[in-house]
Amino acid sequence: MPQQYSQLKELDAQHHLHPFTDHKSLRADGARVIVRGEGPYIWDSEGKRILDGMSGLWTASVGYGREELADAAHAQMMELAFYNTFFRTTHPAAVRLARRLAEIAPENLNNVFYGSSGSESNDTAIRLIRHYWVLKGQPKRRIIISRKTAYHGSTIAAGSMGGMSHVHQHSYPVYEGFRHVMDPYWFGEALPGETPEQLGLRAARALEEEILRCGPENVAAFAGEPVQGAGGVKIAPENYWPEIQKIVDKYDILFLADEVITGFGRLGTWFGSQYYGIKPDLITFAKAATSGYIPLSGVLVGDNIVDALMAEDDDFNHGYTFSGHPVACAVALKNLEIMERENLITRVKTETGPALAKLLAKFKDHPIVGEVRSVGMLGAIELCANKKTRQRFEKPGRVGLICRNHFFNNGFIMRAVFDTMVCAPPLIWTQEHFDEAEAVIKTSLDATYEAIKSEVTA
Ligand code: PXG
Repeated sequence: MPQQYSQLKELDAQHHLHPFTDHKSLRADGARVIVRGEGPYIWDSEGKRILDGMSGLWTASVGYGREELADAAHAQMMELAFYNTFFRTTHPAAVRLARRLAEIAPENLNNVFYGSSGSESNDTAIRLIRHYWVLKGQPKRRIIISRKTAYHGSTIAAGSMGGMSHVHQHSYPVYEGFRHVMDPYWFGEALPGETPEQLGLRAARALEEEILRCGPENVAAFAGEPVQGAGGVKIAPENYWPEIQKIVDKYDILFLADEVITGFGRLGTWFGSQYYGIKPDLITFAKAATSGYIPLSGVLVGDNIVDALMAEDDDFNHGYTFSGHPVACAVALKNLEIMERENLITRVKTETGPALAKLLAKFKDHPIVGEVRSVGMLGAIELCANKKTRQRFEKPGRVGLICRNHFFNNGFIMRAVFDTMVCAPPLIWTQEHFDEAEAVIKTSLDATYEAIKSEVTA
């Protein structure tokens, strides 16, 4: 390991508390030190080159090391490094980005409220939703319904809106006014003999049943990711979103699409809502807005909500110091320009998305693969003990971890969500990267199979 990095693992263990981490075991093992990125690759402190199939964390869509993005940040820092957007001030980058977002967003979303993280944006959305109903004279409408393995962030409100019990565990008691219904997840949730369509309908009905249980007059909104990312790239059956849209329309509740992962081209459209033809009243975004070069997030707010805000003579008492940070907005503008100039979103539809689907399909007959699925540049490989019955391995996550370690040791990153291997490659992948991934996936799945062969029953 080069000298300049040799002490870093130890210092990290002494001084750095990481997100979502077992600190005792991290301190025993030491963190992996990532030191550089270029295009679709990252390098660790041992000099190992790794193909990053996760875009950092669903984020670095245009790849690493883009000089143009660094130049945009530098120029903005020299011109106006910071000014706030409180007290009736604004600045050019925040305005230009707001305008650009209104152009690419679904047509009823023409305003943005900025933040710096997905969690913040979801907190903003929760406040806007509840404030909207107060303004509409229906203050009892406070309940927000989302899904059981939704991830909406890690602040107390966004963590409560998310459904993951291990996130709730550390913010107990969960903030009031959230309910969670089943995921539209055929591989994991289907009853014996149930088709994806039947499951899609059952999962959509779970929303309607929950609305009725709460009393429609108490329900403010439904929140969902067009594709559940951190939950395991759960892609809903085709009939699910049309059914959900019917239900939110029928009960006149607001619809929040959390597009922190599906925003900015990942499904081959600017937003996942456009891919599925759904009509949210709010869209939250973060991550790929800047390809992760600098933090920026926001809520795209529907005209109905903006009209309600405009009709009152009071402040909406909410905002962040860094709402509309000029440097972040300048980088986002350049990032969106790159996506457009390099046709990255069209390429997801015509080239990279189909290439990912083709790559994953090559592994569907592997003895430990129960299902492969993808939409755009989001993909998943389900590992299981019995392909026919979809029976899982014992101790969820154990085999996923073995597989993830093989991927990493072979120079490729895919994430393990328990025993679901997920990927979200940078949108700049070309055939050479798909080929490289294919070779690693093959070797790694074979090595994983060797390690747990005795547990495989079909
Ligand atoms: N919504 C969604 C859909 C997300 O995926 C957030 C909100 C919160 O964003 P911030 O910027 O506050 O982290 C996310 C974040 C994982 C993983 O393990 C996924 C996320 C964050 C950390 C880990 O896949 N997504």
